[in-house]
Formats: sequence, C-alpha cells, structure tokens
Amino acid sequence: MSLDTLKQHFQEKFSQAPDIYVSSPGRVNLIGEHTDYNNGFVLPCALQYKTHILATKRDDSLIKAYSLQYLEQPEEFDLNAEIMHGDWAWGDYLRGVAKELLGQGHQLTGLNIFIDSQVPQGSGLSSSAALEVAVGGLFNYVGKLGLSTQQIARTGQAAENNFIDCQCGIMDQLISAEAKEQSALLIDCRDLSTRSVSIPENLALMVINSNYPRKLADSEYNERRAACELAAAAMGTPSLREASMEKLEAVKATLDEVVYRRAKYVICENQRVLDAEKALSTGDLPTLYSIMKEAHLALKNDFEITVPATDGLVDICMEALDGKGACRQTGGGFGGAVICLCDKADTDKVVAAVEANYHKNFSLTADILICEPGGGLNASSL
Ligand code: GAF
Repeated sequence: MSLDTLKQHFQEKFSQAPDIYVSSPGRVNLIGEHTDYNNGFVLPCALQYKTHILATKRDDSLIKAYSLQYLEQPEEFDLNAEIMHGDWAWGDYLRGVAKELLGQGHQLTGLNIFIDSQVPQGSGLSSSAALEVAVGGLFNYVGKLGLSTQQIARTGQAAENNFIDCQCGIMDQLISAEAKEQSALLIDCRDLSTRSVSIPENLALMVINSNYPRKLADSEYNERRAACELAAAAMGTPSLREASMEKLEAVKATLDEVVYRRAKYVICENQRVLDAEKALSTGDLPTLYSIMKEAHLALKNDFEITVPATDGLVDICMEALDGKGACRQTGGGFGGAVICLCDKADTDKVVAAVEANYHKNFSLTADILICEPGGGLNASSL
C-alpha cells in the first residue's frame, strides 16, 4: 500500500493527518542459525518488506492503534496504568515494547498509530521483530529518548522474551534496526559489533515458505536453547561461543548424545558463518554455496530443527540448481522457510521445480518470495 493511501487510512481513523513516519524491515538469515542466543555469529540481511507506521502525538497517556492487517481489532491502552496483555496478539507487541521502555525509566507520550505490516506473516521473515523495532523507533523518535539502534533492538528482544514469552536471541531485532542497503550484516552476538558485507547485484535471494504447520516450534526452540546451555555448563564456558570441538570432545563421555550433537552443531556453525562471510565478501560464491549446503545438513542431522517439508524444498532447489546455487533452512525451523541463493538468471528454474514437485510430494503449497536486500529502521517527520 502506498504512503498516500496509508495517510488516508490514518485520517479516517483519527480525523487528523499523521506527522511521523517510521519503517522497519523483515529479514532473512543467510547463515548462522541458533547461534545468536549462544553469543555466536549470524549473517542476516534485511528485506524490502517493511512494517510502516504513521503516528501523531496525543495530549494524554493513551496509545490508540490500528493495524491495516487487523482493522477489526482496534488496540488501546494507557501508559499510566499497568500494562497487561490485551485482546489482540498483534497489539501485545506494542504493549510489550512500551512496558520495556517504561521499565527502563523512559517517559513516554500517548500516540495515535496506524500500522501497515508488509512483512509477510508466518513466512519466517520476522514480522514480529520488524514491528517491535518500528514501535521502539517510534517511541524513541517522538520522545527524543536518545536510544541507539542497538538499544532499540535490545528493547524489542526484551519485549519478546518477557512479554510475548519467546526466548529468542537478538538477531532479528538487530538486523531490523541496523541493516544497510544491499548488504548482509555479520553480527557478533556477544558484543553486538557488526560488519556490513555487500551482496552482489546478480545474487538472487529467494525465500520459500514451506507452509508446514509450525506446531511445537516455541517449545522445541526453548529446548534447543536449554541443551546448548547444558553443554556450555559441562565445559565450564560462559556460552558455546567460548567452547571448541576440543573442549566438547573432552566432556563428551559425560554428555547426553543429543546434547553433544546440539553443541557440535553450534560450534561448527559459528565457524561456517565466518567462512561464509569471507566467501561472500570475496565474491567466492561456489564456496558460499558449499558452506550453506553443509549448514543445512548439520541443521537436519545434528540440531534437528528441519522437517521433511523443508528438507524436501532444499532437495528440490538443489537439484534444480545443479551446483549453481544453494538452499538451506532459515530461521528458527520446525517448518518455516528455506533460503535459496543463486544467480538471478536461474530463479525461474527454481520456481518451476518447486511448483512441479513440492505440492506433489508434500501436499502443501509453497510461497515463493524473490527478495531484495534493504535498509534498516528509519524514523522521520512528515
Ligand atoms: C528465530 C529467533 F527469533 C532468532 O533469535 C534466532 O535464534 C533464529 O530463530 C534461529 O537462528 O528467528
């Protein structure tokens, strides 16, 4: 939806014109899965799909908000009252971020808000992090809170951990807040330092959503996190970031075999991220593709977060590309999406192969998104 049409919606709902505009993108992760909460490395990239917010300041302490995607679910809460969960799942992201900021001691003003989330939901592109970062960016801009993009990202993550009750890491919020145009971002999740890596113009980023129902995703995610913490404790390291295969082998006999494999995956994935960043920044795409292939197999066999539908999508794409690209599970897993990297000239082959084989083999229909790398959080006056 265009900004002008969005402004009309705002005018209709609030009988005034908006004067603040904020946007924040969804993301896809090129490599580095389940490493963020282990203080490791990730290499995500923000996309052209964004959450857009129009807003005006109010004279009271109320937040009144609408979402274009949920027009029948108007959201309203008072910043001066205790912030509890509301009636609508989407509104809880606003409440969670406001609650975190108030908890940090910031003064917040009431706002009229209209949101259009153009990040496809349920596609593994992190629409929730985009919303959290946009809302944090909005409060920051309006209230002149002086927060850095890193603090906004941390606030979004804290809202997700404490209010939404998902124990996610920092990757999704940080890339949404800090992404640079046409680039992936190598993030060191221990100190949150970043390095931009430019993405070659001819490299296509395809995200293919399996549409596999993600039933136990949250509990499985938290279980993986617990296994990683157990392994780090056994090695006496603060996190798996400080671990090594040597340290892991030394305690192998004391570890459950599953916990050993989880830790092995994370330790090796951290190295793969660094190798992939090097390959991408030197334009060595064949090496990047082979690292991605290895990463998917490790997610499948050691970390066990793939499902037959996403493994099947990977096989279909890899066969179609015949070595001239790569495909792997991206995001938290247990369904969700795969990312496929290949030359822009080869995307048709991938689309044709998915259309011909995925539904036939898995009785599911995949959504194929051709993505463009985009920039991060932006807030301005209209
Ligand atoms: C989800 C989480 F939100 C991230 O923090 C990250 O752990 C990812 O799964 C797996 O890499 O997107």
